[in-house]
Formats: sequence, structure tokens, C-alpha cells
Amino acid sequence: MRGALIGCGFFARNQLHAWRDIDGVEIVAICDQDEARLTEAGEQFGITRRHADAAEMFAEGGFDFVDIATTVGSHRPLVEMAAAAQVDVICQKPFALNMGDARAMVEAVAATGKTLMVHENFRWQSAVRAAIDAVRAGAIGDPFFGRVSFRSGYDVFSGQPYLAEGTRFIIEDLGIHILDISRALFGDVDRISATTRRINPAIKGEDVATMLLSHGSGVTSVVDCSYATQRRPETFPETLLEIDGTGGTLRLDAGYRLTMQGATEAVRDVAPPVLPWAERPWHNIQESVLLIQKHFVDCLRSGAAPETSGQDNLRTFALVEAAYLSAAERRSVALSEL
Ligand code: NAD
Ligand code: 89Y
Repeated sequence: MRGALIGCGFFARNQLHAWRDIDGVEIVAICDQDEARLTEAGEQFGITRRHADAAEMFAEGGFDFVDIATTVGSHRPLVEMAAAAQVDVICQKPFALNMGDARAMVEAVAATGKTLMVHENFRWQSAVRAAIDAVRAGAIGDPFFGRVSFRSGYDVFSGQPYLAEGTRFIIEDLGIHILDISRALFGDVDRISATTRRINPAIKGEDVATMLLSHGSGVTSVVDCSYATQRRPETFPETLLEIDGTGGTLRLDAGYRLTMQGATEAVRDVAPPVLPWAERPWHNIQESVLLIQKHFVDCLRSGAAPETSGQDNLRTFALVEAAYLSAAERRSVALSEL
């Protein structure tokens, strides 16, 4: 399976490492408008076919799928180019700038019959996946309450300076993953209310968001995110969980400790491995990149739809839009409004 990758920035290195670890996959071409980044990635990963222009890369062809690892502003034109070139697509989150673009991108790829998956990797973190598997297997009966929490004071701005510049920050960048985990655990959402705050004066967007979700399944979940939380030990980039079900409770606590209590009690260490190319504390995210990219390849081989297909991700992205609307208008928002 031959792939091409567009955007050789901060996060793409993880994707390039992960592709190298998957049998039968080769990245045959890379593209970046920034010459220095293109050269550096090409040299590090031994990829000689390098393009400064995505349109030129698509015109030359020679690959079966494209991995779009650029920031959100370029996703729509690049996904549309991929659709015109009739290749399968994996695209980074946030998928689009707005719902209209997101729907148009899903439709463009659907019309080709090719696969479109959004790189929504947090639900693939092995600790989070252990909790999802347990809940889906009925280990705590029917869930009725969940808290999905990400609170940190880690400096994400030095590696990703653009995060300090947008008028939207934590919901669009990080909350999107945490909302997606809530969907993976409890299903789709009917209604959301959100409050936001900006604590760090050096950034433009909100760095704290607290969201209350009513799921169609009857579960109520609280999704809370903060990059303004000074805590020791620092838990970046762990998502912590607390779930109550009719048959017991599940907690994913700091340090990747999974506890299930009901008639009996079980405590498991679900810490992710540190892959040879990974480094702490990012190893948790880095392993999930390998797992989601393997899932993409498995789906292409079997013909199954990926868990976070473009179509699926419209519902996670709608939660982001609804959360901003709720915070701006100080009211609860029905997802049917979007
Ligand atoms: P970055 O700015 O470091 O890198 C993006 C690169 O894309 C840049 O080198 C830029 O020159 C290039 N680029 C932009 N538009 C282009 C175009 N039209 N053609 C060719 N090259 C183009 O950004 P990053 O921090 O690597 O983030 C990339 C994406 O990954 C973002 O959407 C971000 O939200 C996402 N991300 C995801 C995770 C995760 O866990 N899933 C973690 C971090 C970042
Ligand atoms: O961009 C974000 C993401 O997707 O995961 C963590 C991050 O790098 C910073 O919030």
C-alpha cells in the first residue's frame, strides 16, 4: 500500500514513524510548502520524492492513499484534491473550519467510493481503549453517568505556536478528542451546554471548557478540559475517566490505573508502552497514532468503515460547534440545531 503525506510539521513525525512500523505500507512521497521541513523529513525518513505543491504531487500520482497532516485551514482543499485524484484519505483533526466545509468534504470523498478517516486518535490510546472495551462488554452494566476529564498546565504552545493565536483553542484543539471519547463510551449526543474561560493572558482563545452532555443512550456525561490547571504530578496527556453503571463503577486514574468495582474489585495497570521512537510524556499519544493508522490499513484491506470515518466525525465535530454556540449564547444547544 503506497501512501503520500502532506504537512511535515510538529506532529507528522509521529505519523511517519508509525507508517514505517506497519507491514506492507510505504510512504512514497511527502509534501510541504516549507522547504526546510520538507528536506528534514525527507532526510530523516529516507523519502526522496518531495513536493512543495500538493496539486503537483496529486498530478504525478503513484500512491493509493494520502495522509493529510496539515493544520485545519488547508484540510478542505486538500481533501477535495484527494477526492479528485480518487485516493483513500486520512485527515488530521480538527477536520474542518465549520460544519458546511466538513459536510462538503465527506460528500466529496463519498462520491468517489474511497475511504475517508479522521485521525481522531485519543479513543485509540491503549488506556482509554481498555476502558471503552470494558464498558462496551458490559463490565459495569448500563452506564448512567460519566466524567471524561483532561486537565493540565503543560506548555503545548512551544511545540504548536499556532494554538496561542486562534480565537478558538481548547475545545477545537483538545476538547474535540475528549468529546470523541465520550461518544465512543456513551454514544451520540442530543444536547450540550458549555462554559468557557480564558485564564492564560498570553493566548487568544479559551483554555478552560466545562461541558454537560445528554446522550441518546440516557447517559449524562461531563467533559471537562483545561490547560490552565497547575497540578503535581502533571498528568499531560492523560484523559481521566469516572463512570457509574448499573452494575458497578469504572475509574481511569492518573498513572494509567484502571479500577473496576462492583460485586468484586479489579485494578489494572494499563500504561501504554513507550515505542522505540516515542518519548515521555507523549508516548501515550504516539502509541495511539500507530494504533489508529493500523486501524485505517485494516479497514482498507477488509473494506470495513473506520470507527472515526468522515461521516462519524461529523458528529464529533458538531459537538465542538455546539459547545462554542452554547458558551457564546449561554444556553443549552440541541445537536439537531446544527
Ligand atoms: P505544524 O504547523 O507544525 O505543521 C503543519 C505543516 O503543514 C507545516 O509544515 C506547513 O508548512 C504545512 N502545510 C500547511 N498547508 C500546506 C499545504 N497546503 N500544502 C503543503 N504543506 C502545507 O502543525 P502540527 O502541529 O504538526 O499540526 C498538524 C495537525 O495535526 C493539526 O491539525 C493539529 O491539530 C493536529 N495534531 C493532532 C494531534 C493528535 O494527537 N491527533 C496532536 C498534535 C497536532
Ligand atoms: O493538538 C493537540 C492534540 O491533538 O493533542 C494534544 C495537542 O498536541 C495539544 O493540545
